[in-house]
This record gives sequence, structure tokens and C-alpha cells, in this order.
Amino acid sequence: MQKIIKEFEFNGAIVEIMENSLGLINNTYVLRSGSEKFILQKINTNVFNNPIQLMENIYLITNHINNLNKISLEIIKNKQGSLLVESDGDFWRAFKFIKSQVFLKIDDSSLIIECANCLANFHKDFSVFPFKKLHTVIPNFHNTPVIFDRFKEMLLHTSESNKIECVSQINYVLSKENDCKIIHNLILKKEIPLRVCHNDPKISNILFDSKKKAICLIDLDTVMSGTILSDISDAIRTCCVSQSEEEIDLEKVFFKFDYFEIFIKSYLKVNYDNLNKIELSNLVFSVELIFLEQGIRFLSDYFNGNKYFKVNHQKHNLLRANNQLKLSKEIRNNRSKLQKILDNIIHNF
Ligand code: GN1
Ligand code: MG
Repeated sequence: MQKIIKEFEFNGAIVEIMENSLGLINNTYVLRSGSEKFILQKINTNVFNNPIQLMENIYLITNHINNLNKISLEIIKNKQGSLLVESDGDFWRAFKFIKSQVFLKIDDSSLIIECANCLANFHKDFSVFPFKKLHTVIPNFHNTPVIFDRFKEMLLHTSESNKIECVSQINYVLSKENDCKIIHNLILKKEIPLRVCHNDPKISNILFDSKKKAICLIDLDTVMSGTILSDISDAIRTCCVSQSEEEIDLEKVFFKFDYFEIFIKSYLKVNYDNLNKIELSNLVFSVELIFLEQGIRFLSDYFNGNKYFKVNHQKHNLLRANNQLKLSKEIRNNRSKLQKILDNIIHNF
């Protein structure tokens, strides 16, 4: 790693390297030189197969945010002035360190307001930014019918023992084929517009200061066009739940309707005017769908030998899938309750 570190324009000699294992995709290290810290990341090129385009996106995105005088990631270039260092087929990048804390789940409703505002402001700030300027770094990233089809295809190559072990999960997913198409069809019909989206605004991708005020969204790798519904629902997926996606005791895992209400109210206060009627009327469904989608993604990766998401043990992705599918079902069973909460909020706008 010293060889890589030497390639970047860091201030001072690096005296400490600490691994940060929060993300499920890239490898992240915190470096320290005297009193300054930096982030060094090895990009997972199985997931992001065009790191150059990826960094071009991040350059545009961070510039856009900085030009609004807001805080965002700041890229540290290499000594030749480029955004990446390539070494032995690996791609590395660096950022300035932002002094902050992160949360894996929320136990304090004031954090919900912070998350909702942070995401809504991100959307607002990018509402004027043409998404066509951004490369599609992962095609079909939140394309649920494609994710469903890949799952079906995966089943053809899945061992009988896996199929027996997961028969209820498989049957549940297979019964949702039509649901998987709903949002995507609305996008195709142009009833739901494509916008610049973060595409991964989970709670741990928001930095907070010491007073628990949101600083900014990080992990800008997947910022590209998408439906704002997958962003709102993905934030809700990790903010409005009793436990994180890592919780294996499903008795402890449930949706927090009070947090949902706070989230939606806070989000819409900032960005209501930018949403159209079809987006609003599909918002509750999109929450059910994002849990289902994430459940399918974890389950598919389990069947595929855990090649995509980092795992600590062989059944890790299966346990994550169970957590997400349980929540998807809970939303399904409480659609009308959630719709009522949303309608009441909208009524007052
Ligand atoms: C991954 O990189 P990270 O850990 O923030 C994944 C998201 C998933 C999330 C689940 C590029 O996000 O889509 O929702 O794990 N990112 C990618 O925790 O696939
Ligand atoms: Mg991350």
C-alpha cells in the first residue's frame, strides 16, 4: 500500500493506516499524517468496471455541490493530477477526510429529520443538473424487473440444497414478478421522470457532525439517473427500521411507522414541489419494493457464492435477505396505514 500512497498528493508522511469496513463494496482505509487524515479507497472493479467514468462522475458531482458552497467529498488527485492511481490492475482514489460520525441505525427521531433534509436538499441541488452529463456507471442498477429476471436465471443454476433451504424465500420472490414491474413501467411510460439520484442513500452513507447534524451524503459512486422514489425509499429502508439490515434476530426487526411519518414530513417540506403526482402516489409502494429488491439482491448473491456484497460468513447474505424480505412483507401488510400517514401529510401542504 505504501507504493500507492506515494502516488497521491497527501500533505505530510502517512504514519497510520486503519481499515474502515462499513461499506459492502469498496475497500476503504483511513490514513493519518500528523494531524491530518485522508480516505484511500480501492475501487471494486467487479462492481464498477469503468473506474475512470466513475471518477469523472464524482468530479462533476462534488464540483456541483462545492459550487453551491456546500460540503461534499473532496478528491485528492495523484501527483500527475489525475483522479485515480492504477497499480497491478487495481484502481485507487483518495479523498480529504471529513471529521464526522456515522450511524448504522436510528434511535433518535431528530436524526430522521436530518437524514430526510439531507436527501431532499441533495435532490433539490441536483434538480437543475442534467443527468445526461453523468455516465451510467452500473446499467439497470435499480431496474427491479431486470434484478428479478437475473434472480430467476440464477435459480436455474442454484443447487437443489439451496433451493430446499430457501423454498419460502424463493416462492415469495417469484410471487412478486408483477410488482417488480410497476415502477419501471411508469418510468418507461415517462409518468415517472428520471432525475439525478444518489441511488444508495442508506443511513451509513450520511455523515453527521458531533452535534448529530447531517453534513453530507457520501459514497457518490452510484450517483446517476434514476427515479427519486428509489432514493426516498432506500433512505427509509435504513432510517425507519428498528434494526439494521445486519440484524439476524427477526423478532427484533420491524418497521417504524412513526419514523416514516417524520421522514416523509421532513423530506416533503424541502422537496415537495419537485415531485409529481404519480411519484407521490407510488411512494408507499416504492418502500415495499426497495425492501423486496434488496432482499432479492442479497439472496441472489447468496446463491451465487457471495461474490458481490462483502460477507463475514457463508450465510451472511441469506440472513440479510431474510431481514429485508420480512420488512417488505410488513409494508405489504400495512400499505393502507402508510398511505393514510402520507395522505395526511400531503393534505396539509
Ligand atoms: C452497497 O457500498 P455500500 O455498502 O454503501 C450497495 C447498495 C446496497 C447496500 C446494502 C454499488 O452499498 O446498493 O443497497 O450495499 N452498493 C452497490 O447495504 O451495489
Ligand atoms: Mg458506503
